[in-house]
Amino acid sequence: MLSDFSFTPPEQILKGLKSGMQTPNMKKDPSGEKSESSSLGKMSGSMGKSSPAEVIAQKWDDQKQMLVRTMLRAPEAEIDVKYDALLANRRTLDDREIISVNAGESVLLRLIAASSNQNFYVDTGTLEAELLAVDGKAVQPIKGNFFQLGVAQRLDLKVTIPIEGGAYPILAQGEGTKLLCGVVLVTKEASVPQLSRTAAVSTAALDNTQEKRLRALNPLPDHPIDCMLQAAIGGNMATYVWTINGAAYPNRKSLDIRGDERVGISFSISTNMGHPMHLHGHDFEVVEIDGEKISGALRDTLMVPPGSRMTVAFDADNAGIWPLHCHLLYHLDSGMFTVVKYGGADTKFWQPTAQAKAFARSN
Ligand SMILES: [Cu+2]
Repeated sequence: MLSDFSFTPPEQILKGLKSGMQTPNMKKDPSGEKSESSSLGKMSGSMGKSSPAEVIAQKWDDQKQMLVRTMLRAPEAEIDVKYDALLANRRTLDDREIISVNAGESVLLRLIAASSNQNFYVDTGTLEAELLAVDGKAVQPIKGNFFQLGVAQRLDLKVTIPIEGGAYPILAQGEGTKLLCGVVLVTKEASVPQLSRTAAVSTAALDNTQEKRLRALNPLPDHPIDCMLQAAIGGNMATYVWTINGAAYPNRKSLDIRGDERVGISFSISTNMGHPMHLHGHDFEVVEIDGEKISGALRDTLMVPPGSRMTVAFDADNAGIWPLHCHLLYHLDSGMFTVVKYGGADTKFWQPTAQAKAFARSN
């Protein structure tokens, strides 16, 4: 279980974000002028983007037919919260969990991004892994030793411990940071190496390299989309308000469907930051990425990278009012939340014009 940790309380982080103080990658314009143009009404490229440098990214290796790590000259990923540490099973790499394994056996690792606001790259190092499922749904197995994992997503990786045994770190590096966390798989009598909590270089933004390759093992039955919905992802960094179709919670516009139909949701994005979009109550299939039709992964959280257009489809067979939101919790808390609403759903608790209430803290 991967998570992010800060010594700063979340209320204070959010306050900082809303007052524009907390943009960690923000480079001050040497002229002293604010380079952010307020006329854009969306996050500007000049705001947080660092100048291109060597960063870690993921690529598909055609020769080896697997997902691998690569180095790129690209801007470091834009992130809005900088954490003090990343944790795997609640521990830093100084106190990493040692998992005993046997030489020659295969091990299934389920990685869960249980972080508040931090996306990850997962590095299995010298162990070649087979990606068997995303978000708990089987995909056609795909090989790799470097994977992408957005907040709330899950990856099932099968690795085989070499017959000679040894110590095998499974590491995760945060998107847009040098911070690392991980566990070590260790066979009897193997010595566990010291591991640094930081990598030498940062990482690029998550992209569609992996998602484009994924194919559901059990795709949705063939059926055209009956009802296509649009979800335009937007945000304003100056006010730190994040929107879906221009609306911010609680004044959200619901995405209305009839029910008993194949529903598509087309995501477009006008921010420089990617967003892991999570739908409750359904698994959807990724059916189109940047104009390319695919029979992609079945999942419940879709990472929508900057500049991309992605369409998912699902069968509306679970009547109700279901949240659709960004799983970066500071975005969720700052408006990036709407619902998919079935016709005839019980709207007793549906108050789209109500004002947000502060939740009383019981702890
Ligand atoms: Cu978001």
